[in-house]
Amino acid sequence: MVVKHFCLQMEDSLKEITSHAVVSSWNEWDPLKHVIVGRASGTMIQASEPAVQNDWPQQGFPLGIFGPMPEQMEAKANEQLDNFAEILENRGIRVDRPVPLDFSQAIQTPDWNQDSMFGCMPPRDVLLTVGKEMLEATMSFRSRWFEYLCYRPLLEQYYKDDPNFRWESAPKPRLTERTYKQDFWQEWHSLSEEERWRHTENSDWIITETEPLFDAADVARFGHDLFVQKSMVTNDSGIEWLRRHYPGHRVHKVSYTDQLPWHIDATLIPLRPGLVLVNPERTALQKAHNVLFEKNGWELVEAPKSVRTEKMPLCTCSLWLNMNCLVLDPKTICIEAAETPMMELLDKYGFEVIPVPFFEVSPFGGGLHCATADVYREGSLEDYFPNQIDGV
Ligand code: DAV
Repeated sequence: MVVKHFCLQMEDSLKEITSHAVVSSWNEWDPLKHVIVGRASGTMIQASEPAVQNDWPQQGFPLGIFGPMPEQMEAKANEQLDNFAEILENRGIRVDRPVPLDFSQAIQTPDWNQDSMFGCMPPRDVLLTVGKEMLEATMSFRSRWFEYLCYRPLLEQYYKDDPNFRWESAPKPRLTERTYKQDFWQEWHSLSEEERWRHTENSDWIITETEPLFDAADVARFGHDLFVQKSMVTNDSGIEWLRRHYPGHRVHKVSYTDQLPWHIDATLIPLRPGLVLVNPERTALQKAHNVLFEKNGWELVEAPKSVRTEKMPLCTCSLWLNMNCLVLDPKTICIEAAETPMMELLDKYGFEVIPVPFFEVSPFGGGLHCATADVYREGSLEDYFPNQIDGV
């Protein structure tokens, strides 16, 4: 009896030694040890759908035409992604890669058909890591409905290897006609600048409040505090869903004043405790948010403009991707290799800056932050905003 008890105890401690935590990450800056880096392979200019109307006649993709991204562009993007993965590995960070699907295939649910999918370059859009949990976001484009499948081989493995990994998936949305405002694009194109800004001030974009919707890239993680942006792909209902899903966290809603906003990670970027990079052209933070940051000793530093004046062809992101950086630890940060003003700014703040060529990746869905999803960062859940204020 005593021997049996002893053996069981031994087994338990052995389990603890051999099964280490694979998944854990509470913020955007703690030392990164394990990360997913996306792939450009197979990415499509997706077929039109209620939320997406690609129209690039000059590049051979006028409205209604869809198809694979040009081969040359895909090869260059993959080269930069592989190089980025290598840079991370050389720093001792474990890198996993997704398994692309055949994104050119048509898909359907009982509610709709969609003639193509999109790709799997930006894992940040799909996967939200908070502590020991990875959450698959709802997404809000039909073309991205099945994108989570690219990450399933990885998540299945983490689930086997880490007994404390919490694998979650947000409710899959229906994405019926009711999810989208009818005739949104037609109306948008007919609006004056002034009217567009009015829509923007009211956060009046394409998705309705029929069901909770969010992309993971609309969330910025600051330990106990999560800042979530209402956008073209994230609605109030989605923000409310996140609030109920993380009862131990404080979820702050922000909305930036840009015409068709899309993800928070070129707008509000936490760099380390007490320092956050903000976009000077997008006032995501309302007065009350500013007070919250100030009262808790945070410095808001404005990002310089990109050195680029023109985006890559077929790129849906803005030039503010120069802000879309990956923090490796509170002293080390990856920045797009051409973005000298940004590098100089961070150098002034005492960071070691790692230049990473990444511009060719931008048409595939973003920059260095978009192209990654945290699996493991050292550190624990901390409160960086102990002085809360009302109204945010
Ligand atoms: O400014 O276009 C792009 C971020 C994509 N995750 C922007 C935001």
